[in-house]
Amino acid sequence: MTASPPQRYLIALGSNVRHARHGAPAAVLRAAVRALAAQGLAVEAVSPTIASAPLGPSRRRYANAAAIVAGDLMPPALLLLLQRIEHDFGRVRRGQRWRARTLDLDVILWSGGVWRQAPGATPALRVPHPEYRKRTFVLTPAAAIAPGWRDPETGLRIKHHNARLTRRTPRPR
Ligand code: A4P
Ligand code: MG
Repeated sequence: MTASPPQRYLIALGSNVRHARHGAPAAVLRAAVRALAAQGLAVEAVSPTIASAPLGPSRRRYANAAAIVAGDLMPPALLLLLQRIEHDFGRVRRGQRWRARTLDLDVILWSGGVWRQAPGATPALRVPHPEYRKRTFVLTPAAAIAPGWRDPETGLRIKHHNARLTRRTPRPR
């Protein structure tokens, strides 16, 4: 009998810059999913890709998606692996926050619940991701693949956070 990998993660993927080889942002996300698998993670689900208006100073629209991955890595090791993949996709980590990027990979939820790094430890990491509950570009794809995943800090499931946020969004006139 094979034991299933002990750690499962909900990952958010974002891109708003073309990649020289992979092409447009949606194709960058598909390539990123292949890179996750090539790094030994079991990719259990991938959401449809959505196009979203940028939050923050960048003017380019984003492609966003979510994936569920599983493996043996604990959260800090997983984040280092995600950052290595971001780097391989040409992301340069300097200067202004929220600048346009080829690839952004965030850890949203972890099967083990809450992760808080000791102050000053690197990489800085907080799970659940502190901002995800306010972001339709995270919750819409996440709700497509993990509607029942419960947030350990709020006790609400992804589908509930998604419904709350969508309800609050004013209708365009
Ligand atoms: N960090 C702490 N917790 C986490 C976590 N759970 N997952 C630390 C990932 N990283 C985490 O991230 C900054 C630091 O957060 C890292 O050093 C890591 O140790 P970063 O990716 O280097 O910088 P960033 O992405 O520029 O900043 P930040 O705050 O992570 O931005 P976000 O939250 O990733 O937002 N608009 C649309 N439509 N779609 C998007 O995908 N993305 C962003 C970036 C802005 N606007 C967007 C989108
Ligand atoms: Mg990020």
